[in-house]
Amino acid sequence: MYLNKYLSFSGLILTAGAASLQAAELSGVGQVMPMVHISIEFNEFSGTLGAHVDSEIPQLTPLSIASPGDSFNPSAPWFETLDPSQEGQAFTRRFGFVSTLDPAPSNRSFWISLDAPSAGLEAYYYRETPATFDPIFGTDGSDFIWEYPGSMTHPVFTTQSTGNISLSGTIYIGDATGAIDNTYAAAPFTLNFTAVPEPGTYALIAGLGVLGLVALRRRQQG
Ligand SMILES: [Cu+2]
Repeated sequence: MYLNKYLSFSGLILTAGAASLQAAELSGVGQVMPMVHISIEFNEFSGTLGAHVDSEIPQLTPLSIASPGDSFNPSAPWFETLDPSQEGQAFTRRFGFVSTLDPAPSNRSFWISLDAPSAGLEAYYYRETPATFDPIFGTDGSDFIWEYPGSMTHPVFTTQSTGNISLSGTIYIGDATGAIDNTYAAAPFTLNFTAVPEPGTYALIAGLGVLGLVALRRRQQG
């Protein structure tokens, strides 16, 4: 589907100028609307914890698809992972964790347990100030548990896989070290992704060059 679209514009590649390549900040890409939320639903009165995942399935795509013509500043902390000039991985930021009912009990936090590498994924916590890009959920040897930071947060998920990806996790209430408080039952949840395009398609698009995508965006905007 993508391939046909880009091939039809391939004639523009030779005429596109390289000068229009733009640097994209991570906050500006991958946030395709609507957001897909994993709601942390803690009811203080009943002491019950639930996890609700929106039904929409996010796509992981390379930056060249998510934001054609953009590239990351080489000094950005996510450059090595996501920049298309480095054959950046497919990624999405659509999934976000958000607490929608009561806050965690005093001296307790919401913790999220995920084993991203087991599903062919890597995960990063992106923080704007200061800009950091920290591996989480088992990525690069990080902990499999991650403390919900207290406000809506959209991690970056990346993959080199294709097709359907499913990842199971749990949300639980724990102390400051992540040890579970067994007063409260943990809430399981499942995240489903699709990774596009297929490797052959991406390789061909990469072969055609980023310049064609710049031309495509120009034409769409014109
Ligand atoms: Cu959100």
